[in-house]
Amino acid sequence: EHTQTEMSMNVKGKKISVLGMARSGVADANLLARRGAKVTVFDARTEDQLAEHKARLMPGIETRFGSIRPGADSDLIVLSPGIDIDSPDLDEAKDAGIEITGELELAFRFFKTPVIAITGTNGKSTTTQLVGDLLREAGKDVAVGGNIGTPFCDLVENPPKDYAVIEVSSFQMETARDFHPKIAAILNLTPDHLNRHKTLQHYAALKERMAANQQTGDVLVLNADDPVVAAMGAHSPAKKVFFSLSGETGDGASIDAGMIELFNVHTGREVMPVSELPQPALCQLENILAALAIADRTGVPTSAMRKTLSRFKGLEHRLEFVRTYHGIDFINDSKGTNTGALEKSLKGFDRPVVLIIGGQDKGGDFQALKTLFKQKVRHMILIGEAKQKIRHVLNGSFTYEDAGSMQEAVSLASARANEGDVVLLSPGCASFDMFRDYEDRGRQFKEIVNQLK
Ligand code: UMA
Repeated sequence: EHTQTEMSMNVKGKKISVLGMARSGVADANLLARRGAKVTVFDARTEDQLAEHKARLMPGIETRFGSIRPGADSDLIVLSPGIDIDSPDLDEAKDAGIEITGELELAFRFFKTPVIAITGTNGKSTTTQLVGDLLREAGKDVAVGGNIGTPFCDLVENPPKDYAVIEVSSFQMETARDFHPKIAAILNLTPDHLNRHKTLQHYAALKERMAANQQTGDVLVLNADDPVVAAMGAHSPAKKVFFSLSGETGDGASIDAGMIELFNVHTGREVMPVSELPQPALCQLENILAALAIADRTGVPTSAMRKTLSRFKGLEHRLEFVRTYHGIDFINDSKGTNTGALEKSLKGFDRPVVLIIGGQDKGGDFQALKTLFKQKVRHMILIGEAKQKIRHVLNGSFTYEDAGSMQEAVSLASARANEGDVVLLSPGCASFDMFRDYEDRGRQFKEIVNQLK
């Protein structure tokens, strides 16, 4: 049994350094301050830059700007996910043997409701949101949070009765220790964040760590079509449940002759035909199967599944339909910030694609996408710092042009596309070379597309 009450008493009077003063850090600090800890929040940015976040801190919380080097007299250090556990700013604290944790772990230690946790390189947010919707439709009291935006720590004060559905990133897993979801799902694994995690092996190990504390009676949901993921949890006592686009899986979710099916201990049920799903659901089938496999294990009835799926809209910046203009569909997939996401998105199209690609390179393997580009892409528009690298990979075997701005990218793309084509913004890169973040990039794209005339 977890000693959550013990933990909550433990922080009283303790000196705790929270590193990072944005969404995660503010939630950590407030949670700890409410429980009587003496909290100081550190951030490398200036007080001016952080005014909005600072205003949300509870009275009595101290702040330090311009550095994230915590005092060596801290009893505990809590990292925001954006801060690397290997940061040299932590060297002194490590030498002093101070415990370093993160938001996911902190929230979990105070949390009393069962947790459903979802991780993977791509599709996490869509799946997390959908699981929340499915469970709510079935009358369950749930809250959705984590990497998706609402910090897990913010759910601690008013926990839902039945489940918290938490999107978990590899960053958050770096500091996980006792974190123990009743149901854990690992969606897929392709190279991402390797500038921080260094090797794919280490990145995979962080994802797999989600299942490390699971016990008999818990559930681990895995992608049967992804060989690395399918083999995860080999030594876990949890019940393994699979989802697959390409065939039957045993226990879990799959599609057979156009019918979405669930199997649970030899009992099968038909959920609904793929053909009855709304348009935005069709490029999200894998995430939908994962969500159904999870929902199945919490007792969601078929009727609630059908109802939820028939109004499926998906999320902003994830294969989001923007507009049809002169017979060309414009799709915003700005959240596709790695080559794995780009690959998944492209595979979903059965029409020629004019692709807007590029940005700040995250070490993605564009070479590996060459065959897929040949099959799917009519023309490419290259943007951002990664231009050179992508051009090198294309090596004259594709038609492409450079664009210096989103405006130019959209007008070139719409000029090159034919009726019936798709113009897809799925950059396979981070956004920070040209935009504030991927949301800014996606919104600029949509605005420009909506003004085409
Ligand atoms: N900071 C420093 N020094 C550093 C790094 C950061 O001082 O070395 C400071 C920054 O100046 C900034 C703060 O730390 O003020 C930012 O912290 P953060 O990067 O952890 O961002 P938050 O706003 O706290 O948001 C975090 C998650 N961010 C990251 O993992 C990078 C959010 O995920 C999450 O929604 C939020 O907590 C609530 O849990 C976003 C994300 O991009 C969506 N996630 C990555 C992804 O999905 O690919 C993993």
